[in-house]
Amino acid sequence: MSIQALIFDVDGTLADTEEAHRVAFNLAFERYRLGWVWEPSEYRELLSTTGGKERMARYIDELPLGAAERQRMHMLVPDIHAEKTRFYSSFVNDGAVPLRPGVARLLDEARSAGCRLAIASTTTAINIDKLLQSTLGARGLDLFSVIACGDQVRAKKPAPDIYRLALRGLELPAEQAVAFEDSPNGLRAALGAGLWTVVTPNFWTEDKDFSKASLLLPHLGDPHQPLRGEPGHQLRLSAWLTLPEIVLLAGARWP
Ligand code: XBP
Ligand code: MG
Repeated sequence: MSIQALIFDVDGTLADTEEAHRVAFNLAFERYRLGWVWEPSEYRELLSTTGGKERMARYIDELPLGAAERQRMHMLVPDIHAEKTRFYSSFVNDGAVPLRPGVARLLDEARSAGCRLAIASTTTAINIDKLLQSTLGARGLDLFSVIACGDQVRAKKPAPDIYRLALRGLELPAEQAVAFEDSPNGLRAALGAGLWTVVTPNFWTEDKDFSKASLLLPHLGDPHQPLRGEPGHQLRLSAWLTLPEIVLLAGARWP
């Protein structure tokens, strides 16, 4: 079987977005005078909960609050999250969140070869729209045949639901697509959907266990930022991950 589509996670994979999310959360907390500040070390831990609203709900559950105050805080989560999304959108609009190395190149390569593109993300549709338009231009959204994201599924990553939704939208079996992820939850979600999965960790996830990844690279690389020790260590064709390499490595798994 051939590879017909590449399915990308967004946060941490297409772009290193989590510092912008973290700052946006803290500005929203300040706006609501909550006295909460998520420092990088705490945010790294909180990232094990996917979804900003779910992340805040978990944080509230871990605070020493009385039942009534805890309930009141939970009721505020959607409004705080909307405020956070406004802050995050402004950072992205200002170009503060560039694509990671090799992403634009591989997207272009795939499109030129007739390989479709899709997204499977936990973040909101508006965050994805803003990021794709600010990094890929007004037609950034049009590059993707399917955008599966946010609250379209009840069970977020590490559940496989969002990847299964993307595959249904593509009308493809998992064997004909490849997933790109950056986190343990994302890897579990993609593998759970039966996808061959490339993992490119980042500052927030580099210390995590990715032993089950189909291919683990520091980033996708490109001619201007070749991957040290490649080709040879894991890649056979170039010092950056290309579509032919993906087909060779992912395609080779079938009898
Ligand atoms: C990563 C997430 C998101 C972001 C914050 O999503 O878990 O929750 O951290 O965005 P991805 P929201 O699957 O793209 O890695 O506040 O919009 O959830
Ligand atoms: Mg991610």
